[in-house]
Amino acid sequence: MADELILLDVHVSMFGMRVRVALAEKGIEYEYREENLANKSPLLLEMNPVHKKIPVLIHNGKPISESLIIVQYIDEVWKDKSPLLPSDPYQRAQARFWADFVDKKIFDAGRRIWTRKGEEQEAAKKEFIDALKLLEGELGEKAYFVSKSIAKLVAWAKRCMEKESVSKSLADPKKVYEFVLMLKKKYGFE
Ligand SMILES: N[C@@H](CCC(=O)N[C@@H](CS)C(=O)NCC(=O)O)C(=O)O
Repeated sequence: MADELILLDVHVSMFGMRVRVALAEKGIEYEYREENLANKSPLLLEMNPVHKKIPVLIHNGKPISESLIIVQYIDEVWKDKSPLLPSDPYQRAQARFWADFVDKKIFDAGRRIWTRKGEEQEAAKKEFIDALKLLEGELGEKAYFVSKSIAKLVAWAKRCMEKESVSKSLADPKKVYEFVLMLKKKYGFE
């Protein structure tokens, strides 16, 4: 019997995009279900009762939550397709470290840029840029984070966008921007 895969997601979510890229890289078919976070579906609340957040991948009825855990799960279950993480344990640890860094530093500072004002906002902008610089330093002259030839962060992003698995999975930046504007209005951050 074929696997049943359902992804509960929100199109503009960077956590969701991460999972969509992983599924596309592996060439895995799945059913996409867009959630409305202002009115979460009973299925989302049932499948992720702890955090009540997207993305959730439901594999043959069993839920997996937290985007980085989902990506790892996908890599482990569909082992025969091209690997997402390096096979060397140290390299794997490094890949996970930088993914965690993106969540802890870049996402957090990015969020504070549009939810704070004045000094706090300026500090968040600085943190955001510093975090990007650190990431760029890690990328160095490599094409991707875990490989060898040349690039810098913007070139890396462009190279990623040349991959169909990425370009087709990422939300239009304008849609993300409009979504953030909507949130700013809703939560009074204007
Ligand atoms: N650490 C989680 C973060 C997921 C997350 O923050 N999801 C947001 C949308 S981008 C969400 O569902 N928020 C709903 C809420 O907080 O009620 C992951 O990596 O999957």
